[in-house]
Amino acid sequence: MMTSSLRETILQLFRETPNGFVSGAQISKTLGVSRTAVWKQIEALRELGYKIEAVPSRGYHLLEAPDLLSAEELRAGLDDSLIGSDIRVFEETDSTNAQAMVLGDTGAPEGLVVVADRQTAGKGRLGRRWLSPGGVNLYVSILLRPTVLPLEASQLTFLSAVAVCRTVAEVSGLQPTVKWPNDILLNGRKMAGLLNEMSSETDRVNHVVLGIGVNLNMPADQIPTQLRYPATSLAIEAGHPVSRLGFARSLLTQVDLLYRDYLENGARPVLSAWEAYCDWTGTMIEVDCQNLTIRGIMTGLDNDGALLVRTATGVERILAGDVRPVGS
Ligand code: BT5
Repeated sequence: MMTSSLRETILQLFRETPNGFVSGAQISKTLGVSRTAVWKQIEALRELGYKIEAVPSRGYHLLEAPDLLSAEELRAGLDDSLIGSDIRVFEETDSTNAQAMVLGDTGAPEGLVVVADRQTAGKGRLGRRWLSPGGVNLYVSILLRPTVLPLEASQLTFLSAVAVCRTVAEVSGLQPTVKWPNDILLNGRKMAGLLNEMSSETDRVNHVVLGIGVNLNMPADQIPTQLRYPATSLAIEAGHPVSRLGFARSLLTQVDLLYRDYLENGARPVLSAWEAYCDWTGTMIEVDCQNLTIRGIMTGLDNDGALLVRTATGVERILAGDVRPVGS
């Protein structure tokens, strides 16, 4: 057994033991290693931030787990979930989306999840960068293989958006809103961004990667003021830190529920759920498209996820752009 899986098995034993005490003898028997080897693994877990006490004649007791995004901790609680059937965790990577796309190209299964503590080249849309410091936020990419047309796959951005909104509400009780096409806002500031990437042929999707970046515990002084849109984190808005692990687990569960529903009932339920989180419907907005700015009343989403805007000359269907409320 590799040392990391030895540690994962010890953590699993702690979780499965009702009174929380696991004796050294029990661990050494389960793992098939010496008591000294067990002690070394306990020390290694302590170094990772696990608080483990040793009580004579009772055994080891896990007092507190650090807010680490380990595959083992993430998988616990995702028993029947398609999403998270395989989880890869990087301490540092260029971009979880880039990693998931490569794994998708080499046949990784649907539901694969790539998570990183920090990204050195986190991607936004149109070649922009996503600020991805370590230890505070969540950077996750999910590989899907839906049997839909390439054109339809853009609807999946709205699935990620609804999953993030539901998770924010579940974890903090706060009510997020959405900004077309890929932003989640709290009190009008961006707290999460989504980037879907796809590999496809003319009439067939090979795979889609849902990229989700959520500002969880990033403090105000780590957020630059010169961003395209004012930004915040869940901790700033909630007034207390949030568990990255707890948030990540809920998020993967929500994506799983929504994706099953999407496969069964199509995109309309997810698009309607997104519309319910959007408080700009019926208000005047401006959309910066490639060469022009369109101004009008936002009326909702078309069935493919295009933004519908009523202008002086008729209803425009917008496929890509940056939206802002008029007056800001
Ligand atoms: C996005 O692009 O909002 C998509 C962000 C997707 C990030 C995730 S993290 C996991 C996965 N792996 C990746 O490599 N990417 C995905 P866009 O709408 O283009 O917004 C990018 C702009 O937001 C930047 O140009 C900045 O102005 C601003 N920005 C950068 N980092 C930010 C942050 N952490 N929070 C808020 N705004 C940020």
